[in-house]
Amino acid sequence: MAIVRLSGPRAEAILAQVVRRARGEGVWESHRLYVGQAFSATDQLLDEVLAVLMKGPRSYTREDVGEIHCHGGLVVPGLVLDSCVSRGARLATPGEFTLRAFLSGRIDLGQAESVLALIQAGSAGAARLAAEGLQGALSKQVASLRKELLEWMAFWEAEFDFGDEVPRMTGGQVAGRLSRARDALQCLLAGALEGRASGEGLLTVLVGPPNAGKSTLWNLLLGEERALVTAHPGTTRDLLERPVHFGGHCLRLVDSAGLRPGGGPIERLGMNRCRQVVGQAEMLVVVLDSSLPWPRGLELLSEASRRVPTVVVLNKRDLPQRLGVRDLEDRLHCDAVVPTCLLRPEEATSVRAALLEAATRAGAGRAAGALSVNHRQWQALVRAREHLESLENGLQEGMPWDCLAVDLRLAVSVLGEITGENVTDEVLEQVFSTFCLGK
Ligand SMILES: Nc1nc2c(ncn2[C@@H]2O[C@H](COP(=O)(O)OP(=O)(O)O)[C@@H](O)[C@H]2O)c(=O)[nH]1
Ligand SMILES: [Mg+2]
Repeated sequence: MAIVRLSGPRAEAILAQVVRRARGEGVWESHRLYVGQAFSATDQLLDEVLAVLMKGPRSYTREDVGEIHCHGGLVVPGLVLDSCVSRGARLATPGEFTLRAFLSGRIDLGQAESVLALIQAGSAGAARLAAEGLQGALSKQVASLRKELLEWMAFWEAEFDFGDEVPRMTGGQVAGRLSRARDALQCLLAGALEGRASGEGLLTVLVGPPNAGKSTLWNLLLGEERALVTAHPGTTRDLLERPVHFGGHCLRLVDSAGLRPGGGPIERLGMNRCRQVVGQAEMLVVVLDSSLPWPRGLELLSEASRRVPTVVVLNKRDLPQRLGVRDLEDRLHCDAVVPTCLLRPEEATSVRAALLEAATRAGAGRAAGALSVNHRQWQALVRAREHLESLENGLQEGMPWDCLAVDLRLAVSVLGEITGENVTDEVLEQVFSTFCLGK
């Protein structure tokens, strides 16, 4: 079967022109399924159909919605569609029904994106999370955190505008609010990480200096000889990405060009790609050659490793050692360090275990369950955390409250991007353009 769907003020009129009901003239009752026949604009019989009118606001878009359930295949639905169009309807753009549901306030942007996640779900687990997202699992948590921050902002703005007339927030109250907000956000990020690990897959990037064994590890984790491995530094230049599944988790595993100062023009292009993907990574695996001293060129990993779970692999344990756990302090934030020799394939097991733990660790023992979160939403959560961290630093440095309020406002606005309170038309267009037609 195929469904031709109409939405808008003329849905009922067009439906009534295209479909002649088998029994009963007169008004179309809302939410009642009728048997009928669909006709073309030139009054040719097209199909025997079922048709329903759903009067707004009790419909997907909150507008009047008409549906014609006709026989499937390539021709009949097209003819029914043509008949609707010749009577004044126009073709919907990708995701337009869901966009209308969002614009009418029936669902928020987070829920709208869950519709897409549901359609695109690659596993039963991902589908379950997306269905929960459609019920507002992510949106509700984000909205309640955003509300807390808005309340806080209102306090500060009142102090700013009315000075002594309103009671000041004490340092203790501010610290309390901040720690509550940070816990809530941490919970969200943990749930998001877990959700991405069980759904679409965590973007996991293998990085490090050239020749450390990144491609060897990538091949081992994938269980196939896919990336080129040579003793020649600078062999890997492009990003290679493959999904791997283990322990109920999915990782989108990326092998990248080694980072080092200098390098030829092609190698430098590869390193640029690597830096970009490190910026988007949701988990990092830093592979180091422990037979060499700390390499140059890894500066960006210091910040990145604080942002996302990071597993450090100290490879080449078979050779005389010149790099140990202590050398990592101050340079990387490590969630786990795994000394290994990847020439022995069985050693991949310990790396795999560390990756699994790092992927689940963030979520362990917390109240929040896994959440269906897409890349856009993930990035917004990470930015919200950055603003709260910057707020915390400002507090410690004793910055004036009107300066701190800037970070607070930014955190509120970034969270609003998830639920759709603060989105530009450009973002909306981007979100809905990835929908298929008719959704
Ligand atoms: N001695 C030793 N050599 C290794 C080990 N792991 C990888 N290699 C070798 O190191 C070289 C570089 O490996 P590769 O995976 O291409 O490194 P990448 O540049 O980081 O991708 C290859 O010749 C590997 O065979 C190890 O544990 N010990
Ligand atoms: Mg390589």
